[in-house]
Amino acid sequence: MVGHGDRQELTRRRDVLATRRREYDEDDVRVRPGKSSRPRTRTRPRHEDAVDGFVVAVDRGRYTCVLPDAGPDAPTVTAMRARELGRKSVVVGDRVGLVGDTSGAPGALARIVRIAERTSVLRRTAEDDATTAEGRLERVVVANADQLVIVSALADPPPRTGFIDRCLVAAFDADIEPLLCLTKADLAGPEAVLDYYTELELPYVLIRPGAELGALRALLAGRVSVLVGHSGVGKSTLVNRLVPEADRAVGAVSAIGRGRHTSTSAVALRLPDAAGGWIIDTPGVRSFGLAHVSAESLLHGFPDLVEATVDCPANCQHTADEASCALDAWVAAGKADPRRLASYRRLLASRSGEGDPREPERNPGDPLAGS
Ligand SMILES: Nc1nc2c(ncn2[C@@H]2O[C@H](COP(=O)(O)OP(=O)(O)OP(=O)(O)O)[C@@H](O)[C@H]2O)c(=O)[nH]1
Ligand SMILES: [Mg+2]
Repeated sequence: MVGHGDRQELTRRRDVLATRRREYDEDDVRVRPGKSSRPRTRTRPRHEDAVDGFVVAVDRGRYTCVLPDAGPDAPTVTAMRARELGRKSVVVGDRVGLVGDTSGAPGALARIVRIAERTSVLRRTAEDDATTAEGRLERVVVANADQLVIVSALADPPPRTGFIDRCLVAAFDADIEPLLCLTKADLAGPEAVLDYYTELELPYVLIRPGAELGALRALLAGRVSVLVGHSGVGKSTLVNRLVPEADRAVGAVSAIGRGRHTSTSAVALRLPDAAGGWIIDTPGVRSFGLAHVSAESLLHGFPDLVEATVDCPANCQHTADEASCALDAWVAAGKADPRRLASYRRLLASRSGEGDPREPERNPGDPLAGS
């Protein structure tokens, strides 16, 4: 016979098991609401001694963490994931709980036992079309970034506003503030790019070799910022200027105007600013797939167009063949740039498997458009 106390114990264990199963099933960030309303903390009396860590690099199952409470000069801690994390991925920018040897001594290995709830998650997919395997392949670029620094060279390689538009969609979708960072201003002027974004209140900075970085430093101070951009646009060059001891490898741009993918993984570096803050260098990407963004959220990357859609008929898809889509009249009235509408519609088409997958980020009006 099962006594009252035993039954309580059985019920408790069942709850624990059910909760664990849910944790294993979970996607690493999209938390499905659990069936039970019991607070999950019940299952976490262990690892109360865990110390806080911030993940600055990930390399083949080894995570480099800094201990925010230990001060900027403390050694970094190498950690592996504890099995109890299940399938949850750990990415640069994650705030984690660490147990084990957190001394940072050579050969010491700690374990990551917890991942703190993320304030933001920047994702991209390999392709736009969610019906393909590639489109479903979703990558978390970084966690907990406050600011997305979209790095575009003004020449060599030439700017691609379609790519910038995609990054803007990703930023708005992830609730991360965008900042446009135009590099190689010594090689070409920013007028064409800035003209394209006139309607948006998009903050931007211009970068040229040797010139001061004061404006950029002020915008980065005290925040976690992640740099994204094509290979060869100068992300690592910029990081080396901002954080002199960073020593990030820098590669030449090859003759056809493409970078060489010099950086191969994301790394967070502490800014030497008194206000603190982190800058995350990432490897160059060819494109920024948006299969994970709903058609509706896609529009939020185009704040210059959103207002017009209140006049659209119900269920308007905003595509070019929607006869009564209000966006055409909006652009015809001069309220937004027709190139922005074309870019939005290209993204819509690309998500449904149409469009040119080879150069999805090239817009007419870009320096190399049509070539
Ligand atoms: N003229 C000029 N060249 C620059 C500037 N910034 C970077 N470069 C050059 O551009 C090339 C590529 O720079 P990287 O910093 O490696 O570019 P990246 O964006 O980190 O490239 P990946 O790591 O491949 O994604 C190097 O030869 C840099 O010297 C700039 O402001 N002006
Ligand atoms: Mg680089």
